[in-house]
Amino acid sequence: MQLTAEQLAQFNKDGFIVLRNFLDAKSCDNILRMAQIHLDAKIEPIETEIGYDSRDKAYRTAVTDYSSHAKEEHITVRRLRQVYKRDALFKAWMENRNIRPVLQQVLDDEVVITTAHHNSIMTKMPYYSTATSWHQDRRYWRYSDDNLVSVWLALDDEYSENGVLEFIPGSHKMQFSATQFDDKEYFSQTEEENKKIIATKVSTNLHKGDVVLFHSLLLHRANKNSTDKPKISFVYTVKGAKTEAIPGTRSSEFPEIPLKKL
Ligand SMILES: O=C(O)CCC(=O)C(=O)O
Repeated sequence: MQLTAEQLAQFNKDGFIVLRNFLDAKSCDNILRMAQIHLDAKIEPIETEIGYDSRDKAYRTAVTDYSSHAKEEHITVRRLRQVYKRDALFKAWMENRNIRPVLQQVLDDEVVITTAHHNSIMTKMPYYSTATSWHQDRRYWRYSDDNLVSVWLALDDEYSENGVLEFIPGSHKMQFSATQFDDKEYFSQTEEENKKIIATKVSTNLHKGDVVLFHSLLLHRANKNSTDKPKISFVYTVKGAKTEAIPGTRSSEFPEIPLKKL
C-alpha cells in the first residue's frame, strides 16, 4: 500500500493519519489471543498502572529495566513491554511488509524499528485504568532529530468511553515554551494559551484492524476506560534510518531493527 499525495500531505499537516481496516480480523484476533496469554500470566517486562503514571521525568528518561518489580497478585497491567522479542506474531506485525511503503513515505527515509520505545501491547483495563494527559512521546526520547512515528493498531473497537486516542492536529509543528508543560512534561490544561490549543482536539472511533500513524511530537491523550471490557492495542515506533539515538541514553540501549527498503 502507498499513501496518495493527498494522504501524505494530510499526515504532514496534521501529524497523524488513520488507515482504515489495514490488518485483517483474523490476524488481529491472533495477536489479541497471544497478548491475552502474556497479560493473564503477567509476563515481564510489564508496566503497571501505578508505574505508568507515577514516575518522574528523570526515571522515564533513563529507565532501561522495564520489569515492574511488582510482587502483588492484583497489579493492573498497563502495558506489556519489549514485545518484538516476545512472540513471532508480534514481530511479524512490526515487520509487516504492507505497511512499510507507507512508513517510508511518512518518514521520507528507510524504516528502522526502535525497540527502546513503545514496542508495547498497550492496555486500558476497566475500573482501574487512568486517563493519560496531553503529552508528546518524544519528550523522553533522545535522538538527533524528530523523525519518529508511532504505529497504533486497534485490536478491537476503540472509542471515547474506553479511551481512544485524541490528537491536536498540527501540534507536531507548533513551537511551545517550557512553561506550557508541567514537571512531568504533560501539556498544562490550565494555561490560557493551552486551553485554546486543546479546544482544537479531534478523535475518531477505531475498529479492529485500523491503524493510526502519529508523529512523535504530536500532542495526544486518552480517557480512562469506563466500560467493563479491557481495551488492548499494539503500538510500536519507527524512525528514519538517518535519525540517530544519542549514545549513552536509554534510546540507544536497545537494538534497532533496520527494515529492508521496499
Ligand atoms: O492509551 C493511552 O492512554 C495513551 C497512551 C499513550 O499515549 C502513551 O503511552 O504514549
